[in-house]
Amino acid sequence: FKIPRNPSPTLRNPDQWCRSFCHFIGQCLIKDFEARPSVTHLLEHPFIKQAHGKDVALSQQLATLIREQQNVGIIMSLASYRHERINTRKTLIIESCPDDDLVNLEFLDEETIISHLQKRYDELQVYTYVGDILIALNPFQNLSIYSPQFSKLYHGVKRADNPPHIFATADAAYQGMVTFCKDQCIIISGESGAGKTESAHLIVQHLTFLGKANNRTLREKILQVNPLVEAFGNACTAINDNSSRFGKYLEMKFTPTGAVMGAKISEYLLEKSRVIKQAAGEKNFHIFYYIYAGLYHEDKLKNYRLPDKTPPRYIDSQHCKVMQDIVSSKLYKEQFDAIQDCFRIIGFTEEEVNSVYRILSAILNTGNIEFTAITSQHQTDKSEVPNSEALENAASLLSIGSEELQEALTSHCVVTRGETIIRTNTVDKATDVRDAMSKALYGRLFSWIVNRINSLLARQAKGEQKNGMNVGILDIFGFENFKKNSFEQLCINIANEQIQFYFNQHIFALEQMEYQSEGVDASLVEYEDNRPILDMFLQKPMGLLSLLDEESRFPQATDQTLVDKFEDNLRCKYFWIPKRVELCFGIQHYAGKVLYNVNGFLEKNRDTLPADIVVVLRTSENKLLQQLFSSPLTKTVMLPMQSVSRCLACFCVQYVHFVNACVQVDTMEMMRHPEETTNMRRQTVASYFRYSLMDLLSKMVVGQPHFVRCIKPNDDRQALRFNKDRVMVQLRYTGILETVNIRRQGYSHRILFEDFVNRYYYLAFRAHQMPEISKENAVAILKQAKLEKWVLGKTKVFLKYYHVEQLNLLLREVIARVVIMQAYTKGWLG
Ligand code: AD9
Ligand code: MG
Repeated sequence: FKIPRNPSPTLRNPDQWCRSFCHFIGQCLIKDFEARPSVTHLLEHPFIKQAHGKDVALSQQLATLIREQQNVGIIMSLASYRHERINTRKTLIIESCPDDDLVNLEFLDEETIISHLQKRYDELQVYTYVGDILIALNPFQNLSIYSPQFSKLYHGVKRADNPPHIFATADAAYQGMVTFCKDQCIIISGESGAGKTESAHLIVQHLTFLGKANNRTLREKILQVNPLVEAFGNACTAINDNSSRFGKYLEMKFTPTGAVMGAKISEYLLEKSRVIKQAAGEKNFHIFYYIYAGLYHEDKLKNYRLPDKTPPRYIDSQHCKVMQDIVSSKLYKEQFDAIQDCFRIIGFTEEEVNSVYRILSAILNTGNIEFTAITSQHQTDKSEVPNSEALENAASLLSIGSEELQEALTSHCVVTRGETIIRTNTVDKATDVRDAMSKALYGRLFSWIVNRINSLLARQAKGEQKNGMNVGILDIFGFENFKKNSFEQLCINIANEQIQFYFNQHIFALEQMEYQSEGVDASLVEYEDNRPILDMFLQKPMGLLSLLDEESRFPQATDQTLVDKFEDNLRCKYFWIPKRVELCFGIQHYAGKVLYNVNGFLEKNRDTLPADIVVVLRTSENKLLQQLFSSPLTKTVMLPMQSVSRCLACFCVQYVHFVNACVQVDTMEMMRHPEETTNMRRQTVASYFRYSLMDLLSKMVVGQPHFVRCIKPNDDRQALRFNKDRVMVQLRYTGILETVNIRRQGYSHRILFEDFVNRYYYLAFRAHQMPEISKENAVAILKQAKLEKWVLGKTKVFLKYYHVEQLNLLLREVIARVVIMQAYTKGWLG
């Protein structure tokens, strides 16, 4: 190989150089090690013990070896980290086999696939590939396959070298980012309890391992992000003890050389209603129980004015001796300690943490405020607080006046014709205002914590390159179908519907459209398109969410008028009104039929927080509280719509149309929290939700997607129990069978000739001679790389999912060789 006269910036970068070099060395080491066991004695050589890298003495020794052409020596010396890897591999004795990928199965019917997955599950092989997609069956038990040894094992190797693993998916995303300097996005889907959140943790764990930050504290901080936000955003439901009640998109930021430099998290649609009420058998957000147990053990319940005999109403859903369960729970206490550590490691000040606890305790006290009616001659709709203890506790914890708080709860101002009139609240109204305040406090506190984490983790990036890249990890609340489903389930299921649509677009629609436009002969695969269902929800002005918004604007609207409106306007086979069940409607989702009870839909959608409450909370002396209510919280930075459309345009025109249809919303309006009520045009949860979905989509489409499909093998959360029917249903609705088909027959990577030649010309041409961009040169590269089964379209090379990995490995080896020579001639090594 000739050395380029003008090395590319990445090759001039010593860090990148070192990385590529080591990678190359690692590759060679494996080959040599297997071929010539005698080289093991080289591992004993003193300089091998030194770290790979920029050590001067080491470099000089290397230089000598290069001059003497002792290639194995060079390789070994720089591969001490690989040495470890090989030992790990030996002791673990895991072998991959063709069974690892459903695409390799001879027969492709449902029965074969399911038996195959079952056989693997019985052997605790919970991961299986479908081409480049990972299927993850929930093991419901701790497996010993996530240690740092495993992270090493899956680092930068060919996928087929090891059994399928969530680390391999994380690794593919990381390698994709480093190799192509392109953002990546890992989309984890599956129903509630299928294992999305656990998978997301494991991905973050592996990515922090790969992006070895020089700064150890940064790594530790990033690892604390998930546990912290999940303490506030997860809760025990009927399906999952640690169910995510919000959507989370975590972006890990890396320098161009692949070192982790920060993280940013976006949260979507927290289920705030859980703060005030939980369904039977369910619980409030974890954090309430953690602080109760923690403060009890530290004997600080009094400091936070929390009762120690009977638990506050908001966390006493069972109405039994829960208090003892809570305070004596070892688990809650340990979690409290862990959360304290998270706050400290991420960098929250003691004052901030104290304010957070005060607000949480205030919420619990607020829930205990009760109202009774005052009936006098003149007024019948007045309420008062008979026992002021809870009220005073709440006011004191919020650092506001208790009288002002009582007034804001039991009355409200109305402005008519320039005159302000004070009206009293009935008991029911006062109770609603109280609960609205609790929800607003919690929702804003949650957003504040997320924003604070973002600013603490962003600070790490100072001094580093600004133009980094990122890997995003999407973990949303999974599809839910309870005995009773409400507005929250509707939002959750629409979000899942959207993710399924994105998956379909990527895996089927775009791929097939491209075959046709490029004149490539590939058989078309039929799949279940859920677009009509999404349209039914999101279309304007006649979609379900728009109708809900319209009805929410009428003060006289009732649950019945809402159902009537749906019935009159939604003409779609996916929607029906069941007979003999009142105030219900049914939806045929991609993942199954769900009956929704509209009780409370309008109120939940309006999510109003009276201005009187905002005014009184703004008078607080607590700095954090002032911040929460001083201005509308900006949740996520708006992406200019143009740029969304632009990145979508790369996808397909059809997609853009769809997205635009969803986003005919006033984007500025969307910046505001739904409950902000100062404006005439109030924003509803539904419209905010629509915007959130759009925002999420806009983040996802800019990255190269990687899919993880989590599957729940049984509903009893039992290890080693494989319920064939349950798995079959999930495989069907996620379109796994079709995915296997399209991955087997199709070409999942389609690269323009120009991009292909630019990216891979090293494989067939000399490094310094940039060949002409042409179909012929693309073919020359493909032939040189000895790939098979590719085809050519009019403007693109069509590759099988495994080709790209093969090309990248070849490319990395070649670049590393060029780099070594470059380094040598430039005297960097001696
Ligand atoms: V929900 O939509 O947020 O309600 P998830 O996120 O899909 O749901 P989660 O990751 O919370 O499910 O997994 C549910 C439970 O399954 C966990 O609490 C673990 O007990 C169990 N689980 C999931 N994945 C693994 C795993 N890889 N190893 C061990 C696992 N246990
Ligand atoms: Mg989850």
